[in-house]
Amino acid sequence: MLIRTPAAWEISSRLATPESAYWRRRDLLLAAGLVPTLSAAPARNPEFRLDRDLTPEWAATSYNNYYEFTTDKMHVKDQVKSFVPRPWTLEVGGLCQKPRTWDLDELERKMPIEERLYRHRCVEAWAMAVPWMGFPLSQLLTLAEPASGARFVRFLSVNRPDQMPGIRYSGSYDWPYREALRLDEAMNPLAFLVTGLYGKPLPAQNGAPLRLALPWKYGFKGPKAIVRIEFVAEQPKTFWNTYAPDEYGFYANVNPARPHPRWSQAVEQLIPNMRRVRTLPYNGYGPWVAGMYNGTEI
Ligand SMILES: Nc1nc2c(c(=O)[nH]1)N[C@H]1C(S)=C(S)[C@@H](COP(=O)(O)O)O[C@H]1N2
Ligand SMILES: [Mo]
Repeated sequence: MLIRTPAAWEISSRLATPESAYWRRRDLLLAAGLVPTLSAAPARNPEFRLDRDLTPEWAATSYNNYYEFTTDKMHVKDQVKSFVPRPWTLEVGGLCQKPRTWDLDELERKMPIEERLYRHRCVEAWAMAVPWMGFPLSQLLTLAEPASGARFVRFLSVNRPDQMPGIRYSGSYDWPYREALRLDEAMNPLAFLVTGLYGKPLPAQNGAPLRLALPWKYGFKGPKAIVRIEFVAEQPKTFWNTYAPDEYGFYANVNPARPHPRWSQAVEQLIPNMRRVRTLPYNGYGPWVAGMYNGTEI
């Protein structure tokens, strides 16, 4: 079978209809007061176009990976009922001149919120295309004024066994969920801190109230429910890389030529219809990110 691989910047002719229908529907619901209103609808960043349809909202919010709640992807949404995403504080610290504890509401008011359509590729070979809302991670990091010794940035997810049944009932994982990036990766314009999706505040199952989206990496590199961001000198230990280093590399850039030890990464399946699509190097984001790598990163 020959699968045509469109360039990252090509717009799919099939995208126009569902997208405009989506916005029309949202406008109607907004007018009727049925959608939690954001102070202003965020502007869509036209730089980020998709080669596939947007994943339907119901699918992106009901098929989730979030081990703090359950390993059953279809039921994360049913396990998040007691999770409290507000008020929320985010600490930014470590090797920087201006460490600060942010109230998330204040941070969101300060940052220019935009919408980006990003492909989203799990290491398990399922994929989506999601309209995230948020702001570039670089904007927050710049405010902190990283010190010269800062070479990596690490992220901690919240650790609330009382609100997260998966933490209570899973013995073998080392909570909290942790991730990290090299400083240049964290400063790349694609690295995006997410506060909403489909024009609404982020649902708990998708990582409320703050998660990271790194569209050129496998999904596990994007932690949910972030409470701390820290500049550090050495490459930190991360959750999946520590648990199974042969299966989950530190860099984890999407790479169709490098199979997972237990499955191929050459093809992905689109949620929810499981249509098979050829995977692109860096998930199609090479023009933005390939220059940061020499090809040996795993
Ligand atoms: N804290 C935390 N963050 C996490 C995870 C998790 O289990 N816990 N799963 C990761 C994985 S493997 C993926 S694919 C994405 C899934 O995000 P989604 O449910 O919004 O699609 O979240 C990532 N972030
Ligand atoms: Mo994943």
